[in-house]
Amino acid sequence: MGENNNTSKTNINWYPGHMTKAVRMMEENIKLVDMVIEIIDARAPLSSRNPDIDKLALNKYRLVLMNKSDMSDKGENDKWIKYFEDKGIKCILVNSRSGQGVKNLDKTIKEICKEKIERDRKRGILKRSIKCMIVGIPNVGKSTFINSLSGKAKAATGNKPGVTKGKQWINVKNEFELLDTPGILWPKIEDEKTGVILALIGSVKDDILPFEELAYHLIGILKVKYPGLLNEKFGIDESKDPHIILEDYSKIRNLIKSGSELDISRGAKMLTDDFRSNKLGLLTLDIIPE
Ligand SMILES: Nc1nc2c(ncn2[C@@H]2O[C@H](COP(=O)(O)OP(=O)(O)O)[C@@H](O)[C@H]2O)c(=O)[nH]1
Ligand SMILES: [Mg+2]
Repeated sequence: MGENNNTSKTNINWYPGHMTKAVRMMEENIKLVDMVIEIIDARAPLSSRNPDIDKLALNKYRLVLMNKSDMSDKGENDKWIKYFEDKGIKCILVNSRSGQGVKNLDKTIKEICKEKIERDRKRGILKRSIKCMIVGIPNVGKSTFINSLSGKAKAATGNKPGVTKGKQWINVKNEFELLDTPGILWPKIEDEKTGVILALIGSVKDDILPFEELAYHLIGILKVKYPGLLNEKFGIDESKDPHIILEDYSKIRNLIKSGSELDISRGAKMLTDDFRSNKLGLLTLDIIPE
């Protein structure tokens, strides 16, 4: 615990006290499952992960779901899938809101767990379903995914003999069972940029965010990752300093306070919202490591 050694300038505070309890509960719940399904945000496949999951999910089957893939850069999605698969982790794209990518999950899970299924079969156990647990940082879409997966067929199978008392399991096509309470991972903020990206994708409560700083960072990220975008969308001269760019943006958006002063702070919030609502396009903020 205590991963929040965030000494950066843009200090975003992540660590609500109840996290300790959440982590302890997850450690308990992980013992009950065969497989850990980690949900990440496709717009920030690195920043939205907590790599400590590798320790927490040791000796478990693994699957990574890149959720919100409807909002991310299509061209990058496949590169990220390859990035995870190079690490030996199966990764698939999902959109939990529409259900895209969720439908065939049972096949994927069976494929990943085929050794266990085979082992069970050799012992004459034919009907034991794979037990899975969803984990992820706040707001990646854990609840939406669970709802999408369970749909109308949602069937709690808890409190049956042999099923741990008090736990609710969602039975999916008699192939696997999903624990209905997801594990909440704490975001791992090791550098300023990770904190900024998490704030941009909306993983943290908005009322405590320094939007102006976020906007400057966003502009910086866009200049590197999507050069020409701000120019194309707003006719902004990107060679300028982020502070000037935010001023130009606020001018273009006609954000004037009483008097004739530019309302930079509204501009900052609006630019962030433009990113979040995909008005800047389908973008992925993280950069794939070499
Ligand atoms: N566009 C889009 N939005 C999603 C997707 N999955 C979840 N969301 C939205 O993301 C927000 C957080 O989702 P939620 O399931 O509450 O996240 P949780 O905190 O991980 O349980 C909600 O507004 C969802 O509607 C997705 O695949 N695409
Ligand atoms: Mg939730």
